[in-house]
Amino acid sequence: MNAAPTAFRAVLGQDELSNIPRDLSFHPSVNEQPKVLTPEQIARFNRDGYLKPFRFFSPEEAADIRCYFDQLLARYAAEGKDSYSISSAHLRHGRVWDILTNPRIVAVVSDLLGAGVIAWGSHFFCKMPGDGKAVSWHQDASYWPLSPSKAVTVWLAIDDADRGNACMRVIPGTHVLGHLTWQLSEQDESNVLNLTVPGVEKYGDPVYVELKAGEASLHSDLLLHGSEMNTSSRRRCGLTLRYTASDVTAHLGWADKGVVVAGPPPAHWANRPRPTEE
Ligand SMILES: O=C(O)CCC(=O)C(=O)O
Repeated sequence: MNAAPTAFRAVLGQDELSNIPRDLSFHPSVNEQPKVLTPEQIARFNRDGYLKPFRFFSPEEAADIRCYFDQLLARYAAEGKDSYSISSAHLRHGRVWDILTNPRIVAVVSDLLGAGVIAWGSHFFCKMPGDGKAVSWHQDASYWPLSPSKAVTVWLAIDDADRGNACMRVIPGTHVLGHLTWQLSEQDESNVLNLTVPGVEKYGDPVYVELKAGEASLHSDLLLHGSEMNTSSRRRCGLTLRYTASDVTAHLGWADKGVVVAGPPPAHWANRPRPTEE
């Protein structure tokens, strides 16, 4: 496979991130005339920090996407890469670019983020049966050189995801608490990422985001979320699709990943074409 032409690094050090002036406060969605969401859904997103479920792909389309992913994963595995390594996939794989720019998804995201939207991230979180990996409690914004904090993730279920195979879990309402104190993960956490927000029990009970393949949830970049280890015999793969309002500034070269999916192209962001490789 060809390497995608990029000028950014996917995983940044926290020292670098802490040197960037970032506004990491929640910016509620204000939309008097949503096109596809109801005003109640927008109010719920502002209150809870997430929405679910959205059926973006029919069961037949979802089966086709799963078949594509099976083959993609086999190609990466043949290169010695693991099931979490397929990141910024829209820069390399046309099929992923198609999902990221899907008009049904973009319409929902645009109702929340506004008329100008940049799609910039696509990362498969594929928990193989019994792989011993968890995603510790975190806020996405901790990892990203973006300001202000106006980003949403669409978590698209490639496989059915439920509590049994370690679906994502969230703590509703935590997106309004600002940037929470984190610590670097301990080795024994087996964290797919590298930060942990400790002591989250005080923020409330987790909600398990169960989804069928082809359905998606959507969460704010400030919402506390994570997932447990997959101790089942079933794979649990989700494709995270990341979007930000086009008035957001990206530092450290991350604007290079952008695809303009709604509104006029802002000067600051790239507008990456569909890759030819599937
Ligand atoms: O798929 C998971 O378990 C976690 C995904 C996640 O952390 C994210 O969407 O940022």
